[in-house]
Amino acid sequence: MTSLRLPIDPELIARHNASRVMALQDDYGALSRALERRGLAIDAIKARAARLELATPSWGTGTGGTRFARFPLAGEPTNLDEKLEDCSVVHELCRVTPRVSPHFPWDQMADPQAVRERAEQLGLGFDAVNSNTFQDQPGQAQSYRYGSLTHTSPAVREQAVQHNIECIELGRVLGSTALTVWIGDGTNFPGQQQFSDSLDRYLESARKIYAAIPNGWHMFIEHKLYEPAFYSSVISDWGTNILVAKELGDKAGCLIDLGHHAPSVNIEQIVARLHAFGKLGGFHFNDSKYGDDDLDSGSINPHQLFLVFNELVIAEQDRRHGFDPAYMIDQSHNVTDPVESLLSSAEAICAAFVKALMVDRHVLSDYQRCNDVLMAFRTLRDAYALDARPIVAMARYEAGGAIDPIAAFRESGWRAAKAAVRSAASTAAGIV
Ligand code: RM4
Ligand code: MN
Ligand code: MN
Repeated sequence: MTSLRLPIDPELIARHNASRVMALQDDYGALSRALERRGLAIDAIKARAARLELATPSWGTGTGGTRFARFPLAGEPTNLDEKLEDCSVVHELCRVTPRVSPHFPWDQMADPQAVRERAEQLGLGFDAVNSNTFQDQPGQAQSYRYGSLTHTSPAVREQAVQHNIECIELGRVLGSTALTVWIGDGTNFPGQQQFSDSLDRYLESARKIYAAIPNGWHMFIEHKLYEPAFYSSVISDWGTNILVAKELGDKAGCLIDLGHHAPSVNIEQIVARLHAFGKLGGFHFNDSKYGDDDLDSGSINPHQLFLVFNELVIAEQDRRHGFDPAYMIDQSHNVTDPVESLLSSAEAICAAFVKALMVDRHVLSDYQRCNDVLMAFRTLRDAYALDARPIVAMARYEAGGAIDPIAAFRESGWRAAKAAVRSAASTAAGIV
């Protein structure tokens, strides 16, 4: 057994909580009475909320950037060990992010077993491994300039397939149980490629990867409307995604990144559709205003996040095909401290879930049955309007986290202390 070495002093968290616990109990009591009037038991909701788990993206711990610039923060992580440390800080304070999702080859690992042990020391495990065939790496034999898994050249496709298989091998050592495949393949000009030939090549490559997926693992396929390909993407939407996932087999599931759809697309309905066919693999949470903005979850459209969780709560009550989606945060933190953004996002995601749990399902289905449209709507909206924070904070407090995680993070002086010992991050622009 590796002994735990958590980065934030538990005494600091205890002191932080001591000055806030009475106010929290007060707020929790008030919400408990409001729920009781609706016939709902707060402790059952809190117990369900306490089981929610979100993975953190290793790449989200550093300051992100746009294709114009990146403005790194003093003390931000510049290597995997430091990224793990920051993920550990996030989990220690919020208690809902016990696993890290690594991205290869960004997270280079000479000794994955040692990395696994180091993570265990920090109280962390590993979530889905992510492959990267959307950019070239130094010394790479073949270029992904014109695509990877769908490239016209068999040699490029083979290189991309092998990279995914290497990711699976690393994931096995780390204790992951899923591979997430997102490709940037597509076209920038009409006529550049034939849509159906590209998809055929994708399927041929994806089948080879799928054949290497171990038993008990999942292969998550992530669709994205556009970017970096600006005319067409090969895996552009949930329709293509579910067809591919069905072609591949039971271990394949669709991954919904909230930022990967056209504006105003009804994502919550996509959740229901994928669930209906047993293909809801998981989520990448983030928020957006215009495109794949990768903003903090719930910062722009918390109502959409609530409606997504509303579908997930419905799905949980109507489990089909072993419903067990994987939840991960996938964001780019450009102007905030990434630890604070991750804490704030975890809070927003938990709050959306709790609001969905506070929907009075019996009342709602009665109104739906008799087509009382306005009252059905108001039943849903009533839960959305309730303040979920006391439940989220109480669950976190009871799990040993901080009642106000961002305040506790600031009290710890973590970033300033790290600025004194970590080396400076590069200002190179580009993808996160
Ligand atoms: C993509 C997609 C992938 C993520 C990369 C960094 O847009 O969301 O999940 O790995 O960005
Ligand atoms: Mn994503
Ligand atoms: Mn994305």
